[in-house]
Amino acid sequence: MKKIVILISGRGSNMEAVVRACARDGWPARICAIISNRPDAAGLGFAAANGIESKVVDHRQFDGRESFDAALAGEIDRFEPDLVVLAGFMRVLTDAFVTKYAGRMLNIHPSLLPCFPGLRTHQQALDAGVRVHGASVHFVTPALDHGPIVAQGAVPVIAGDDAAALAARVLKVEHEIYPRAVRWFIEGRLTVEGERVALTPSEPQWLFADVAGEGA
Ligand code: NHR
Ligand code: GAR
Repeated sequence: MKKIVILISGRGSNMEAVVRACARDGWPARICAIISNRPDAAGLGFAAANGIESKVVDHRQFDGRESFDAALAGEIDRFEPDLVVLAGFMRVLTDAFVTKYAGRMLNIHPSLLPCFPGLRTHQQALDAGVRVHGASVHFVTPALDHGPIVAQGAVPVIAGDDAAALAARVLKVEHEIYPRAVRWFIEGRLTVEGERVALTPSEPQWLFADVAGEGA
């Protein structure tokens, strides 16, 4: 049984998608804990309702990123996880923290990387005028939003979209690709070769949203 710890900051819908897929598809894995840096994260309610241990490490109680990350690592390591999953986790992590979990920490970022790293990605996409947008699952490396890409999901930008409408369309593909990518990791099927992530045996590491009927 592989052990997974999930880090959240808010709603936790990606965490929920991973938890549900793990249970539904009988992964050889267990979600050991949900850890939030925000005490008011809605996702903590889902954890409680589903009997998953949860913990808050409030970044505001620390005087710097190093001490916060050290406390966070302390809580994570109590569970000895094989994999750390960032699911809407909103704090930039120090190099030391990322290096400690190198090769066993994944993130989902709401853009088709390397486009639009950082925050407010949907507004960035609208401002840039791209007609295709999406989400990327990547290994976390010290360079923010630049780690090797495991999977991507693409959605159209539709006339009249605002950031909220686009975010909602992207979120649907996030809920498809993140559980898939986590499962591949659990099954030991991912190998990082430089910037590239190979999946063995191979299957599509991309997904195009089914938007029939959405005016696309
Ligand atoms: N840390 C490292 N070192 N590397 C990555 O690739 C990381 C990371 C930490 C988080 C998620 C990322 C995203 O998917 C992630 C990837 C937060 C910020 C940010 O600027 C940027 C990117 C991501 C997450 N956070 C502000 C900060 O000062 C706080 C913003 C807030 O609290 O709302 O840390 O987008
Ligand atoms: C998701 O869209 C995720 O990709 C994004 O925030 C949302 C979290 O939703 N992540 C980031 O922006 C990381 N900086 P969720 O809490 O419902 O999973």
